[in-house]
Amino acid sequence: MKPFYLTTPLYYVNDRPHLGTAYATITADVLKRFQQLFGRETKLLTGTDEHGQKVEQAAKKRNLSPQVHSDEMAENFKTIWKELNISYDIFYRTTDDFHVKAVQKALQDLFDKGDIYQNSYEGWYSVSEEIFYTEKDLVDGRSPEGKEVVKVQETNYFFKMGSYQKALLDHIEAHPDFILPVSRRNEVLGFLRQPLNDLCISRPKERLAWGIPLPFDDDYVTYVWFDALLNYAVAVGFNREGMEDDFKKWWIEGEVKHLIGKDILTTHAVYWSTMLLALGVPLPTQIFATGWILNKDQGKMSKSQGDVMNPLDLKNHFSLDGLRYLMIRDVHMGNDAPFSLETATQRVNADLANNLGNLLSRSTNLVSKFYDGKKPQTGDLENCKHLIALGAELPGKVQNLVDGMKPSFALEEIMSFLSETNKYLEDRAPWKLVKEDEKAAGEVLANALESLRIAATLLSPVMPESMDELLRRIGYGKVDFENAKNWNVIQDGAAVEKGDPLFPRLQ
Ligand code: ME8
Repeated sequence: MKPFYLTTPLYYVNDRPHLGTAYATITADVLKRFQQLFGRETKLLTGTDEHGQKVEQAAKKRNLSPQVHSDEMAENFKTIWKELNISYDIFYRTTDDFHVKAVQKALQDLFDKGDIYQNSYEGWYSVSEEIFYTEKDLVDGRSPEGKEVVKVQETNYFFKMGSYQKALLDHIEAHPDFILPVSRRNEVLGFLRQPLNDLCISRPKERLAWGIPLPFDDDYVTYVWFDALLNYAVAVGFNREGMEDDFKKWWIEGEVKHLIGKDILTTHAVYWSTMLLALGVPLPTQIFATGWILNKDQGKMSKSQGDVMNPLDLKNHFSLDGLRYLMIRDVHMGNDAPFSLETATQRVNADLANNLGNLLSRSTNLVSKFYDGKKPQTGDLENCKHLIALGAELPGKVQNLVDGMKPSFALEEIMSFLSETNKYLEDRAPWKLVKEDEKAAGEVLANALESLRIAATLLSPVMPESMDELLRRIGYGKVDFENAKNWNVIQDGAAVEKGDPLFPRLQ
């Protein structure tokens, strides 16, 4: 199995993380943990994008230098990711020394190769998106996304992006999974069927001081996207001495996936891809564009709109794992998703407090009460053949759905397996049966515990802490994907423990 390298966008440090950024990061963490569960070597990168005009302005507002401001903000991100149990391997900051050096080397190489040239630039710039627009891109005097633009007229450096248009089109056509979902792929193909302009990649220092100096002209700094996008490759060794083996392992031979928001599709699918083509570096395996978490007016929840929800408040309300579950279960990757407290509360109650929680508490309570807290003996499996069959299929189904970037559907499968188990328990009613036939009732409970083990194993990437606790309470105590395909794995007599509800019902 190839090593799996997954990246989130690097977030601008113009403000603290909010539910939208938390969504992207939790999703990435869950995907990474799933691949780890499936037995792969994994690496997850997240971090902060610290240069450019937007950050410079945010620092100025706070009367801080951009570096001091960025240092504080980067810490905020780290703290929140820790609170959300994000298992990143790399926290990347674009102001780190090695990044600056690697970017400058890339720029110098492209300049020497003739892929960067100087010209005068006249056009428009959206500071909030950090994007250059031409006159004909504008809609009613604003960016196509409706953002404010300012006129820019200055001599600048350009990257010959247009020269790589054909090569990029060929690559997208030959690799149907390179850009997903398909609707986004089509969007990029549409964009690339128009002539592709060269990309302005500098800003004069007198206009913007906060950036990486161009190595071949000291009067300029690098355009923030041209700097930030390189992070993904530099993080695993591109343009870094002594990291050649890492780069080969993770980038050249590994599976490389970029998880991004649909708002930054062009910068990734077109700018980044052509940069890599020019640098002679293989393209990532996949760029997957997620949708937006919507605010109550059905608009994108965003820092600049100021209508954001704080993920830590939501964690307090739903519990950490409740929140993580919600982010995966109720957002089909690639689609927009509204977030409301009412629907989210209903979801946590139905899936976690009732379906999963009731099964756990009924099984463990009965084992405690009638079997001295020891897992009863399994015996005749005839009466639960259908559950065993469902359980045996489930890990494969979940793996396929996750590999296909459909984790919400994987959770749906797991929940329906748990519902079937609850039905089985209702049918066999071990709480009554135990009075007539203790052995038979014990067998039913043993089967319920096996179902719980399989489901909890498969849910552990989403809810690592509570599933660890669940697996401990049912007398198993580990997360083992290989065994999730098998029945009768928990040892007879293993210590089963009842406890407080893992997911108390929410009001
Ligand atoms: O664009 N719903 O940074 P950024 C879902 N620095 N996802 C959301 C969201 C929402 N309401 N709001 C934000 C940048 N996101 C650049 C990226 S990469 C080298 C540079 C997520 O702080 C979404 O993934 O504006 C979006 O693409 C990302 O945050 C951008 O965050």
